[in-house]
Amino acid sequence: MKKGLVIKSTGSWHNVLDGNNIVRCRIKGKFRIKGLKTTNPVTVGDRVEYELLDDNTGIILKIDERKNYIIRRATRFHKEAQLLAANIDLALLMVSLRSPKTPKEFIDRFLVTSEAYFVESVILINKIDLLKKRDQRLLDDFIHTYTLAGYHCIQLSVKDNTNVDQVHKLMQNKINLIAGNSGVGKTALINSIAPSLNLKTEEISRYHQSGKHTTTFSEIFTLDNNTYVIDSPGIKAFGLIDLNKSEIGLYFPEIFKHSKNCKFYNCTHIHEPGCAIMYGVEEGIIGKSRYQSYLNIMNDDDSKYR
Ligand SMILES: Nc1nc2c(ncn2[C@@H]2O[C@H](COP(=O)(O)OP(=O)(O)OP(=O)(O)O)[C@@H](O)[C@H]2O)c(=O)[nH]1
Ligand SMILES: [Mg+2]
Ligand SMILES: [Zn+2]
Repeated sequence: MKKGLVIKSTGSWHNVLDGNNIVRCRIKGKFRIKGLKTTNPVTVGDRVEYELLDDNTGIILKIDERKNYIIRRATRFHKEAQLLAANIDLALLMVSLRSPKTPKEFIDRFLVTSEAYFVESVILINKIDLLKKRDQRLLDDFIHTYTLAGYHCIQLSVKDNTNVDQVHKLMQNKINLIAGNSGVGKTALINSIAPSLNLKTEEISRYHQSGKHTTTFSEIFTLDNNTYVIDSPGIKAFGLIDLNKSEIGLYFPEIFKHSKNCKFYNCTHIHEPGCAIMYGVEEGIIGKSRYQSYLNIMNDDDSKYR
């Protein structure tokens, strides 16, 4: 049986990289993650076994066990989950404070999922060239909040080539996922590191101050022998799936850390007396916006998640 890496997945066709060859493959059989229904059974980053047919297309017969994956609820009322990528060594969550602004709750939902599925994440704050003097406070607060949460934040300007090298170094010898809302500059970063790829990017809409969903499929690009980067389409909303409310606090690292000081061991950090989290928010050792995201997720009507 032949083996390869799924580098692109569009509907029923999956491009599998095997050595230097790309084989277009279809799937045979049903693939499920522990009973969870997914809209796409195979995703980029999957390592698969396939059989080559006479017409040089392939049939995927087996998906190797995944080290991890990122999954989201496709839309708010959708029960099915969408697999964004698998076997990720590092998720680079790209955000921007302006043009377009990345909502904090979006960031926090992404991070909760990456914690839940053991994907290491760093935060890239792109477009710092657009920030004015009066935005300094905004930037400082952002970095403060996420540093307290335990995330490494890198200030970036793809346009001015600020810290692009640092990000490139971080990517070495890994499968890297670049995720974020549309228009933040995910594809632009890949172009800047590997200009020969010449990928399509587009200016954001002036009127809506949001991206135009230029990248439409996730795809893996090889940066060098052992370094891969997954460009992903901008995500509008990040619906959580497959998580219980009692677990949510575990996936906010700073809430988890301080929760051992709560009076009640099963504190939900919403109303209990002696709650170290509510105290921590007052004291400024837990970001207000992080706590607000926590409350919003806990209040999700559909957060039975199954
Ligand atoms: N000012 C400024 N503009 C940038 C920077 N990085 C990217 N851009 C611009 O932002 C726009 C959107 O960039 P893309 O790379 O297409 O964004 P994307 O995140 O891939 O968007 P989707 O594919 O829609 O998800 C382009 O016009 C880029 O030139 C930056 O650091 N500063
Ligand atoms: Mg793009
Ligand atoms: Zn508490």
